Amino acid sequence: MISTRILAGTVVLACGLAFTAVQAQAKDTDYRFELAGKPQSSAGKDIVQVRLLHVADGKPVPDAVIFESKTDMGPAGMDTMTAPVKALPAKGGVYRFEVDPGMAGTWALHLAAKVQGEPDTVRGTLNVDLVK
Ligand SMILES: [Cu+2]
Repeated sequence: MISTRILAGTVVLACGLAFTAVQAQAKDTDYRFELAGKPQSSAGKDIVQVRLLHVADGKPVPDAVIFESKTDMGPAGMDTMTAPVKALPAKGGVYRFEVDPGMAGTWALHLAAKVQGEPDTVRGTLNVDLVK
């Protein structure tokens, strides 16, 4: 969806600015996380689906190892409100995370990944609207 892409792009941009001072990481412009469709909700939990794109050629990176996934309600002014995130098996290059949000609203999903052949950690944050 176009609105989702714009939102994700904005978040990546904001994230890039935030990480400018940290030179040890991969350039945030090399890779970009984006939402793969809307989160799917069932039984009070949300499945968030994410792609990792190599920006230079726009190709998805299907074999990254996402070793960190955290979420908080920072986008809604509640930085200290967190929720459990469980990584599910990736499907067809789409990384999936089950979030059990304490409340509905806009959550930030923070991801850190290792990409084959890329020495530095790739980090990104996506804003995602979750329902309870
Ligand atoms: Cu909250």
